[in-house]
Amino acid sequence: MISDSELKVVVLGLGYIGLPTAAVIARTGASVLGVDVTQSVVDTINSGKVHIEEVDLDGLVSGVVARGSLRASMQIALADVFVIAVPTPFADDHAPNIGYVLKAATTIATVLKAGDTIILESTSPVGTTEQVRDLIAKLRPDLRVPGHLRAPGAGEQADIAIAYCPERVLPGRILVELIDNDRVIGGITPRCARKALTFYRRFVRGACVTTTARAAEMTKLTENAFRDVNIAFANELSLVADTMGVDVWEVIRLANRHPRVNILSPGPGVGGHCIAVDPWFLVHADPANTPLIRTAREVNDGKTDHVIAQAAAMIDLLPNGAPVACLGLAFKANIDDFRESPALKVATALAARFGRRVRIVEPYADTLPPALVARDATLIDIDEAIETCAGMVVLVDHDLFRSVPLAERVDKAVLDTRGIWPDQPTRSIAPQSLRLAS
Ligand code: SAJ
Repeated sequence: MISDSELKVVVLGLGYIGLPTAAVIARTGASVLGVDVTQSVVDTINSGKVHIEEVDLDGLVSGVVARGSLRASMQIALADVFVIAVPTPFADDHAPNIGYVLKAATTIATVLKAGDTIILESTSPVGTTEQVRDLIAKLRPDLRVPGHLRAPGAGEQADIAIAYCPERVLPGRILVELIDNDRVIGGITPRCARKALTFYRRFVRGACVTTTARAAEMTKLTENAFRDVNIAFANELSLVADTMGVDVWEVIRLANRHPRVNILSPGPGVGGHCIAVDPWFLVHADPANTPLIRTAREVNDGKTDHVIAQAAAMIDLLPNGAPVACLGLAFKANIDDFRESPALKVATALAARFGRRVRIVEPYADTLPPALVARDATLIDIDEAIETCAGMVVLVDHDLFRSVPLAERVDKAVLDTRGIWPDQPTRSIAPQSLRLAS
């Protein structure tokens, strides 16, 4: 086995998963090259800095870059292990787009040699790793590719190994979970899985479990669909509770005292690039058998529209021209990631309707996204919001917002979509029970 210090690793895609993964591998002493298509990302990393916000990532990257263990480039180089961590978006009809994965595989094919391992980490539809394998076989007929050998059982004599190992880390805890979480490693063949396993054992403390590539691909989609369905249940409950005039958070807190009940939290919808996206990969693959997963997606997306209507109804009741603060734009608490964010969608819809009356408080943004600027919304801090805004729409449960005491918001109309202010007298969000503080 190659020693840590001799191991050469290429990570393709230096985003929220690729960069932390590259840095963690570099910390073991391996020589890591991060490859990205964006020059500014490459330059930022090579100067020891980071282009994304993640707890402790800046210190780790500056350390491994200074030591020479991590370098970034737009050009690929020879390596022992290639890790693909590029995006897998979907099209308007929810068809997954694995174009970036296949492009990464094409790039790897230019430098691939016998003995190398390719690992796909991007969330992918079932069968993608086999497509990577087929592409490599086509581009590199000189190499014996696993699963492409004629003799029975010859898959174990392939020149290279190809495996799928999904990332499972939670933004905000990425560096901890990269090490501590269990990993599911699916090989094109059992030998491929074992080769990938030796790689992950270099830096993962959690259990590493091997399986087939297809099972590992479906496992990843299953994890995120499970969470989406459970959040949809909470969001559906929030609508029913509004109709009944009951506080949904109290009901959930009480129901969760049952030993076998564990309901998640309602919110303004589900955001991020994973849970709002991945369940569609399952629905697209088998529409006839996925009514529950599809409905959960629709319930969660529908909750965002519901919140827009509630917030608009609340603002309509405020004195004419009174400013209103949208608290948060990120897709969840304490991060700077606005991708697929329901908060951003709500704030943009409100700004489209109420224009300059809409003020945004987002401690994780220096400037507003163009869609909000174009609609005359302005970025202010929480103190100014408390001083100047008659209404507040809580869209993200950032710690900063949680810490605002009742005395500073008691006289405001509040739509609290995250349940962070249980003591707020006017936080009821049902239009029929919406009252302003007198
Ligand atoms: N949300 C709720 N209510 C909840 C929990 C979450 O409304 O009770 C919302 C959040 O506000 C956010 C969205 O759901 O908008 C997703 O947040 P999240 O914290 O549930 O998940 P992500 O997208 O940050 O990370 C998920 C994780 N998957 C699971 O927990 C099964 C993570 O482990 C994955 O690695 C990640 O997706 C991924 O990359 O796939």
